[in-house]
Amino acid sequence: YKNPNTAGGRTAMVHLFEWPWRSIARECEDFLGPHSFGGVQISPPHEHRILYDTNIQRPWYEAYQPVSYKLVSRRGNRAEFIDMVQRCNNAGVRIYVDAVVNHMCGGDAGVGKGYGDSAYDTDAYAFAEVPYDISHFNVPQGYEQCPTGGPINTYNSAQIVRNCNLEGLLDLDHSQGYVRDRIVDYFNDVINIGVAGFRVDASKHMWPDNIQAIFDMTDNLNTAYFPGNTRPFFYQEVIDQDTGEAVTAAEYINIARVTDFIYGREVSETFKGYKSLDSLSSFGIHWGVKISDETAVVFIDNHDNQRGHGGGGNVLMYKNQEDYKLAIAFMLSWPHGFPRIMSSYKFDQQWTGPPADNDWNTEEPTFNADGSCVSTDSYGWVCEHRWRGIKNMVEWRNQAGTEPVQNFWGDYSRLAFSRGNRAFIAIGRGGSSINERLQTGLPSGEYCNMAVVDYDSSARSCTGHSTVNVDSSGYADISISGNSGDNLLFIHVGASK
Ligand code: ARE
Ligand code: CA
Repeated sequence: YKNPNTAGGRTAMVHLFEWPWRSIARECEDFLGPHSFGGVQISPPHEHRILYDTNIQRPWYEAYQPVSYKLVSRRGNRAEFIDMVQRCNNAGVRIYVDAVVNHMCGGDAGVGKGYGDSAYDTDAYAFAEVPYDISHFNVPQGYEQCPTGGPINTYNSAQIVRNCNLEGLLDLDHSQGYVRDRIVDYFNDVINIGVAGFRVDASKHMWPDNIQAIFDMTDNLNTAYFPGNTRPFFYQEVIDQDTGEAVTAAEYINIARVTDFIYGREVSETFKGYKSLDSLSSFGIHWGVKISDETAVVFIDNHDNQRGHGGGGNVLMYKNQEDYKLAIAFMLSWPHGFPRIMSSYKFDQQWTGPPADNDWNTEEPTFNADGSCVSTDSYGWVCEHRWRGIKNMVEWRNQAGTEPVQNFWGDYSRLAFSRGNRAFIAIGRGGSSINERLQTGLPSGEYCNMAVVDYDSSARSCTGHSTVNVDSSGYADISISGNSGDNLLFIHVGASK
């Protein structure tokens, strides 16, 4: 379950948070495929509650309140979902589903209908379309099942964390074969459509044995796109920041991959200047990061902690533009974990939903001539994955492959290294310039500095003037000013003149 099942050695994914399916299909064809992205984490595709009140209006987080497993959501219907999966797979880009199966919607929902018209009654714990009834939930089974009688009010008890309601969301009992079967039916439905894997939301709130049993019942991936007997990719959302809670990531690492929340915090703090950049030379499992290379999904920020919750705090995000770009570039350069790039929309309130018209129809992203997404100072899609320093680092990581870190050089605010003889990167933070003759590890040649130019592979030329000349012994003059826009330099064997 730990293999991301990417096509052709691709090594990174992007979370297109709240993007509609039709926009993702187009992005796979026009951008992600051509730029060698491995996959997309999509927002939850299942039917969800519709949240509306005059203050919060249509918050993004209604997506995390399932009403049924029908494929109809604010982001698109079943036909659009199928079309997206097909078109992305055909572009060599995998789809990973954000699966919300720990719970159904909040107990505050009452009686109503979900986005796809399916009825619910949370007082009766009834979800007609699945169907679930009161016997399938933990809290109604009494204090022996959920000792608080309702909410998760502490993270010091595994039983409370796993059998009580997270944020008031009605908690399913996964020890029951019936409940497992309904979830497996949902997983198999999207597997048969052609998805490659799943982010398993709130895995911390599910017992590892139950998770294992559910994963083991899933079908192999669709042979229209994947080799026979390919297992789905699973990555479990477990927030473990070493704070002594009862539930730890270690309980999940033998099952499938796990999201590492220490990684992004440590890299963010380093790029904010709390630690020296050259201390990153030993970054990884020996540095305090808890989850090993082949088990971690790594990221700088996610849709929760960029809003300051869900284990949030000290992470960089799009609002810290330059330091953030460098942190993402470092993540993509470093051989640890399967990296996920966050692609956001601008927000001021933590509940603000995606860019939308007056009827809450999500707006499709549109693009400027330079490929960036159209937005104003406070509104619109950010599209971090289209920033040149980020999109070209995805290709850099693919080119670096499994080569080790070599030729590490650095000090408090600067670093440079190669990945074997295939790729080289240099970073100068906070105005720290680099003017050094450094060993790049690369064969001699004239390479395009992909941090500031693009590469035209058919003409074998840079679409700008920034190049690096590597001599026959691998040395080159490396020069950046360290100021915004000129704080990053990277070259690889796939882009030379
Ligand atoms: C919303 C309202 C609630 C309301 C509820 C029901 O905010 O007030 O009671 O609806 O009506 C997201 C939002 C929630 C939202 C929910 C449902 O973040 O605010 O509730 O959707 O709409 C814990 C979990 C972790 C979880 C985070 C947020 O362990 O799994 O909390 N993250 C995932 C998703 C979220 C999503 C959910 C789970 C629910 O990524 O986007 O919630 O599906 C410490 C602990 C962490 C803990 C953290 C809480 O750091 O170590 O484990 O994370 O505190 O901040
Ligand atoms: Ca639970």
